[in-house]
Amino acid sequence: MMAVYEATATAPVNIACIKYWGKRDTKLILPVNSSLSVTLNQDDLCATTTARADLAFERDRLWLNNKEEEIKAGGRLATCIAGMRSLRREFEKTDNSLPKIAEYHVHIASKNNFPTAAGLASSAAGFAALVSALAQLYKLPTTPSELSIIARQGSGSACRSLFGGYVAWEMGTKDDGSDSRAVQVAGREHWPEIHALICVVSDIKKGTSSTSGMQRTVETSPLLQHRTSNIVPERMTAISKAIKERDFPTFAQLTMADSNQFHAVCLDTEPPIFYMNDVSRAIIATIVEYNRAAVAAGGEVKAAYTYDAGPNAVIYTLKENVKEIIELVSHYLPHAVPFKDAYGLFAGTQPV
Ligand code: 2P0
Repeated sequence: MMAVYEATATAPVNIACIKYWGKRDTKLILPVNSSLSVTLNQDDLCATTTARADLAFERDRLWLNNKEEEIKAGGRLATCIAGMRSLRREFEKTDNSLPKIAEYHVHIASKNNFPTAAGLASSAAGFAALVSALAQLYKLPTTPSELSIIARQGSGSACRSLFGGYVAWEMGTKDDGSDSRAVQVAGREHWPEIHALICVVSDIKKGTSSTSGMQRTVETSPLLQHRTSNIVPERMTAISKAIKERDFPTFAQLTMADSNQFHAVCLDTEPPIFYMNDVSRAIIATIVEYNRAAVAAGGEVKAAYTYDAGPNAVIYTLKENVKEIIELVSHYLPHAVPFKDAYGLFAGTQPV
């Protein structure tokens, strides 16, 4: 009987606290600054990818949510597939008994388990799942950090989805990108009380893609230079420390400050880029007031908002505040109620 070479892998969505925005090398996808994210619960939001290698296949093919996508020569998909194939080739050289499946073409099918209405970038989970599925298909003895170097060349933020929990993408200094990879700062079990509430403000596709928007920022924003040289390095150190010490107020303040600065460099771009809308800003005002009242009552900062390249909010908070925040958003912003049943929980915590 002919052997069947097939594997399936999943990868979750991640939401950055310290934002990646800008490349120093657009082909290798090397960033201008390091970034740090929280990986959401795999069960809630993930991409699932199946890869199969077969001597009978005539070319590599890929289906995304049941629709075939073109694998353009030299494009991001082709680069990731070629990178994984090259690792398999190296592996085959180490052991003559391994079947020579690096020579076979592959068929890849990927699906997201979240509706596009969630307004979440799916490229991070998608490329991480693609690389993981090929790593399993090829039975590679590769670490997630090594795989992250290939996932990064599919979509920068994808490298962070190779790990659960709290993940840093170290920008690296080498020109070949061999040290620009993801590392886990802490596992999800280290601080499982944190929840991420996703508030869908709008599901309309964004006007400026991240890829083109961030390059315009690199080319035109004087503020970006200050951010990458003077702000992000210290924030990376400080937020890693806050995570290790489970210091929520510091984690929250850094997360909000970095979201604000990311949107500030977007505004500093020529022509300016706007991702947040009036509802996004109203959610910020609500969280600011919520934290002010908590501190005024002798407590601490209890919630952090963060926004990516779109108007939807993600609110980080501790489990004990989840119910209160959902009620608050439901009251003031009924159209942006967190998807509390489907999403918003990560790190294996129990549903509210
Ligand atoms: C992040 N974003 O750190 C930031 C915050 C959007 C805002 O990573 O060109 O889709 O594929 O490397 O990874 C979006 O950028 O861009 C992103 P490419 P990607 O999550």
